[in-house]
Amino acid sequence: MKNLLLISLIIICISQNSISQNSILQSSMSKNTELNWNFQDPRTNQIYPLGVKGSVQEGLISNKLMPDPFDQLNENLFGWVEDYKWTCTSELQLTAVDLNHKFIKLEFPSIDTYADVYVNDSLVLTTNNAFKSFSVDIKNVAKVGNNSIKVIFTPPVIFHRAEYDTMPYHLPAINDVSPIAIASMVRKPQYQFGWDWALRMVTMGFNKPAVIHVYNVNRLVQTNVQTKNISDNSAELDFSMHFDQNLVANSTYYWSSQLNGKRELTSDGSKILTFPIEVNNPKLWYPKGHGDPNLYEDKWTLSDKNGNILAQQDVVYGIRTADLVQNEDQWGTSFEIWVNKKPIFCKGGDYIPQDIFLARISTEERLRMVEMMDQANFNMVRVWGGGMYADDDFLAACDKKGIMVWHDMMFACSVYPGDSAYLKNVEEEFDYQIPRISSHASLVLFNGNNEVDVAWKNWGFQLRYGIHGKDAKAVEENYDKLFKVLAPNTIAKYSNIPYVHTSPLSNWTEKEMFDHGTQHYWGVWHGKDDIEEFSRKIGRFNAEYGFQSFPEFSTLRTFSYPEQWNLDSAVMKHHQKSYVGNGMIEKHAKRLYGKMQNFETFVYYSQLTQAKAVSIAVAGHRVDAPRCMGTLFWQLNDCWPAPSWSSIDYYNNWKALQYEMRKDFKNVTMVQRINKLEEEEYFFVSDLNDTVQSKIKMTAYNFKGKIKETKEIDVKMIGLGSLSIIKAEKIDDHKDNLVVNFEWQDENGILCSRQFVHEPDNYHEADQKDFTVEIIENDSLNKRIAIKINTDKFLNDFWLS
Ligand code: BMA
Repeated sequence: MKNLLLISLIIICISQNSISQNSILQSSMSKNTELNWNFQDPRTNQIYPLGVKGSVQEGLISNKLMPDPFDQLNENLFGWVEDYKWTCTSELQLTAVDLNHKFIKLEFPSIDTYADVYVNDSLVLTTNNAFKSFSVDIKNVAKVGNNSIKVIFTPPVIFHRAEYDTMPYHLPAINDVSPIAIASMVRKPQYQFGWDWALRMVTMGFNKPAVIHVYNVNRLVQTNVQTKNISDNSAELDFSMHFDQNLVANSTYYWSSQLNGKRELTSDGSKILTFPIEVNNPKLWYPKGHGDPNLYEDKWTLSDKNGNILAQQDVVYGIRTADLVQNEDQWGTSFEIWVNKKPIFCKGGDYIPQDIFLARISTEERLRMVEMMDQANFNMVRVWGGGMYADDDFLAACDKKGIMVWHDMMFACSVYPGDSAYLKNVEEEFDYQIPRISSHASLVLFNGNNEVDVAWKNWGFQLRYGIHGKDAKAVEENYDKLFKVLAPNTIAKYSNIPYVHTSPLSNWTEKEMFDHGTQHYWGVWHGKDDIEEFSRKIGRFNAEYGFQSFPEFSTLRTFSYPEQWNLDSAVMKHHQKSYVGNGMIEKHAKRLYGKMQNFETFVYYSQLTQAKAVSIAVAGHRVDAPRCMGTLFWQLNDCWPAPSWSSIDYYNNWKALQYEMRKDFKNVTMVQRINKLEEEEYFFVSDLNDTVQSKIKMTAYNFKGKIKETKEIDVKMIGLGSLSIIKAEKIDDHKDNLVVNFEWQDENGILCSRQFVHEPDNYHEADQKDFTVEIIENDSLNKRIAIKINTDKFLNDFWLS
């Protein structure tokens, strides 16, 4: 082959999947109604429609009272919203039949956050936690006909102002951008107070629709299946049903199921019925790459002694064990996730809420995110602690795909209170969230918080916030109460999912720290390290590390005009929320690719630099296995259109990084480890437990297509491992620019290939004349487009948007 002919077909395929949610079938005597809300503009007292869910900020936007906060500098226009209390109203029609029921419950699955709820002008409920489901019986204030419901929201800063002003010391909440930084006092997604990738939008309203439940006996609110033990041919499980009301003590209930027979159960008078079940020859749930993610689809029915059905529900569960192994070993302290008693090398990223407005993230959007994780060969996602607990549809999709979930409790980068009222509030939050989340087979780890421990010990909080002596001691005691007692105890009450009190367990500032437990390596972005340090500074489990980039132009266009497309424009500066700033992107991009002529090149280089940085890290991590057993890059996605560490932008456009991860995360693949810039070493890696055998064919070309070297080697890899195939310096005397192509067979015997570029004399820009782009298929119905790129030149890092 004289010339390289690169013809790429890019097929963008968006599949629309739907997952049916577990439905709770109540007795035929019940009703389940969503409330529809109006809100009042406190400046004019005018009433406007809000809908069944959403925040007052979204109401202001949809009623054209406020502009899009993402556009240009508009975020700044929203501050006043936090200066007012907000009233939302709704009406509820009840019939005489409804009122004859024993319970008329008004339920708020996620009300945001401080609210007083009135029904027919009586105060029935006061709320204080957006992470908890509130439900109140309104029977004694309800009437036949029209019932008025009024909710008055108090903004968090107003709610905590007096307390804040008189506190002996302020609780560090460094991402809260308000001068009255109260984020850590509020049980509400922390990123909405401001973050280094988020605007500030302290929403007030309904993250999920409020619902009325009318029923007579009881209501099933949650089911849960836990795997206790798996032996050769049977599994011991715990099944449980969680009800709204306490069950009658010592009374007998009759449980039946489609898959697991029948049981007679006696209640202990609590809200939960738990009973053991043994399953013979279980088909286990495995993470992707290690077997099928088998799930059981069952239907459970609970009846009383007269045969009346009390509850019926479809239940999907998986059988697997999950363990966290932390052993002292030859390197330090391990951190390994074991599923079904086998260690799993974990690959994926950190997930943040998909929007600053939680109510507008649809099931479809969440499923699409899981689909994209799957496409990039993730086998794990970490639900990060400064956001929101994951929805069931997201977790159910992870169950189906075999993507393991590491779930943080919702605490991040701050110091949290530990008084009894606060702990009780959090306990109720855990009592709601843990049975729900842990019912998913994909859940393999609960983590107490993101960087709370490391922040207190290393970020200078004591000095900056003047917290010394007994106050410092109180901070530490509060930490222990919350993350070393309450969280693990509550988790153990409902599940046997492993728990760790924080991530990372080790800071990144000293070499020795990389040998123990989890690591968030921020030395490149927040420090002064060069990008290739990513291949050297490797923790035992890398739960965060990353580099920023800009989103593509179709996304930039949604919030800025071309005349603002420069790094000095107010809009670009405003959307960059990291204190480190765009200079860091420039610095590393320039070193790797040379000077940038214009903003367009800067955006393009930013994505290449990000992809390169993270890929260097992943290659290092994979080659380091089994010393290193996990690699989760920061961060998968965005909550608004802006530069950030994400691999997928707010509009779901893949950055170069996401494409690179898809290659780096394959179970069996070739990776390029950077020992030093331009000193690459190519490794064959596998993270499977099975033996992989393959012939690896290397062909090295120069950029004109001339073959410089070929090599074939037979490899046999038994279990997780890596094998050095060749160093770049050994190919063609290390002189020329090279395209190094590898071919191998993957675990299924399928022929795969990957190309790397070894470019000692730096980056070359292609000439527009060197290629043509043709659309050969445009199927708008299925959102599919096929494109043909014709060239007789070697093109690398080709960007099409
Ligand atoms: C990590 C995260 C986030 C933050 C990111 C980038 O530590 O936990 O707090 O956005 O750093 O600075």
